[in-house]
Amino acid sequence: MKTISFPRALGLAALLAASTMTAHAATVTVLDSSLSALNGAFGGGTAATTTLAGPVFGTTTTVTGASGGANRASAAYVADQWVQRNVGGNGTAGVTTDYARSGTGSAYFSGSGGAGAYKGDLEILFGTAVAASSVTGMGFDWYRDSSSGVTSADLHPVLRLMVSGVVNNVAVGGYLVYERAYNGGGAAPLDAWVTEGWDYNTGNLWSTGNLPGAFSVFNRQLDDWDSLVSNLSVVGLSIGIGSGWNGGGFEGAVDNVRFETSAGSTTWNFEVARNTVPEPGGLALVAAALLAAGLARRRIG
Ligand SMILES: [Ca+2]
Repeated sequence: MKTISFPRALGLAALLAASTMTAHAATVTVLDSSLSALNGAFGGGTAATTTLAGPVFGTTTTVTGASGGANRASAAYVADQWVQRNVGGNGTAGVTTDYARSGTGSAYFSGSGGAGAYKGDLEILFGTAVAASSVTGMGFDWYRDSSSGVTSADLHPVLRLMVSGVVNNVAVGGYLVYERAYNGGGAAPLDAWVTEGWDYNTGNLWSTGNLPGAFSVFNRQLDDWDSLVSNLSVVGLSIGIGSGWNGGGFEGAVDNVRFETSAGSTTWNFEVARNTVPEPGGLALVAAALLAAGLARRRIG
């Protein structure tokens, strides 16, 4: 498998030119069984990846122990696959049937602990980076469970664009983050799925890393970032919770991550490979049906 790292993707500027591509709309099912097995020590944190056997099905990775950046567990990026990243401080990330959406599953996130402690993300690094100027839309569905104790009413799982480019001949990169709080939203609805969507010149995105105005400017849309950063490329997508949050715990989910370019759109639907337990009664019925089919065939023969 081709493994690449986010920093190495800096400078990748393979452009998807609209004139040479046929527009398409694809829905990609992301199964829990495709997540990485993330186990063992990461700094002072210990990761455990578990496949759930019911009544909730799915695969989750939880990190216990010390919190903070150096203690977070990340799987290696695999091009064009969602993997667990930055899980730490009693944070959990995975794909489960806790919150059914577009099927029986969704990406699951939870955390507990004090301010700045827990975190958990799922990320996809594109095999081919996309010119920011070709992006025509993006969005996701998210869910905040009312059991979440996090003290800010506006917090919810976020969608981030992983980007790279050049400013004053220096390579820059980081995340462009969509949060309802900076887009006219008030308190996050509870126990309900919320669908968010924006495009190239709508939707305020704040930034991390060494992008201009990182962590301090909250009113720039993607077109503004594109004019500030040369060769701005989207190298991947990230969804998750925590980090700068103010503690108090969170539980919720994400599904239907959508990314559109002038060449077409992709929607990632998170689902669970195994989501039912075969019942003995059901097995007996299947056996009876097979037996009947066998008898029928014998009569015909
Ligand atoms: Ca789903």
